[in-house]
Amino acid sequence: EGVGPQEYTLIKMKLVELTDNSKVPQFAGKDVFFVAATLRPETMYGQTNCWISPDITYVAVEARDGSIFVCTERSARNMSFQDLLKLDKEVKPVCMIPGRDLMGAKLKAPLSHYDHVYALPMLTIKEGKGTGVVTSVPSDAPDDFAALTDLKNKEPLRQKYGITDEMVLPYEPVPIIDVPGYGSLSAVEACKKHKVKSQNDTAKLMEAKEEVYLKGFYEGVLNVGKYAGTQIQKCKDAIKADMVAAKEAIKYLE
Ligand code: A2H
Repeated sequence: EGVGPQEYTLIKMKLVELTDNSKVPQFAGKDVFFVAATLRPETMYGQTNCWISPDITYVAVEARDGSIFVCTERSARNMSFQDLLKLDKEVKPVCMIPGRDLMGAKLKAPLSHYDHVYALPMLTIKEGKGTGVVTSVPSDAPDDFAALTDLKNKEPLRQKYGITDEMVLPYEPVPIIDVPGYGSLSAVEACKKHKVKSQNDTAKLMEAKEEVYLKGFYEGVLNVGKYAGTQIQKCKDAIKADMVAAKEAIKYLE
């Protein structure tokens, strides 16, 4: 990473319902968004779920338009310095919510192939990066494929966090980007090649990631949506700009 600030795109994943709406009465009657930080907005066609850490306490904060954003307190503070929230340069959370209470939330993810997706546990989310909310694109992100595969294969893991089969089993990686030599599910291919066994296989995941990210960016060609047939390098900025214009995403620096 360079010396300057990193520009992320925050994807607004709209809350349809929590598994237990009574856990957060402050959400009643509000538009609530889980805001996921990504460096790859052009992959949003392939979203299959949202990742939340069971070990992080999230905040709900008021956005400029009166809607609610769910994210880490640290990222809310940064947002308050970027004109993204109702309050400037301070954070007064509407409420605090343990990640566990967000598990299984039903969400609408912009551009996704799936009509709705669910919030699922990822154990490797870092509190100090992005918003602590991550959108999952298992076709193109080895971390996402490994974590989704863990949940599919391990019933006790689903049970521990109150995740039902319907929230996980129907969701398959979506082929959205053709990468020469890898086909259209590059992260799946790379995880196989490097024999990644779980989301905690840090070293193997690192190898898989290095390989697919470079190739995906420099040689990948999108095969869905308005920019189908275009190289990732050439359509990335346009897809991001379209999502921002549609108020489905916002730019965020840290
Ligand atoms: B990316 P960097 Cl398809 N903890 O989005 C762990 N990982 C996090 C995170 C956190 N708190 N916040 C964001 N991320 C993930 C899509 C994607 C991403 C694809 C391919 C590569 C990729 C779908 N997940 O990241 O350390 C998010 O996953 C490649 C690095 O700031 C975010 O973009 O460079 C990326 O890590 C930011 O990581």
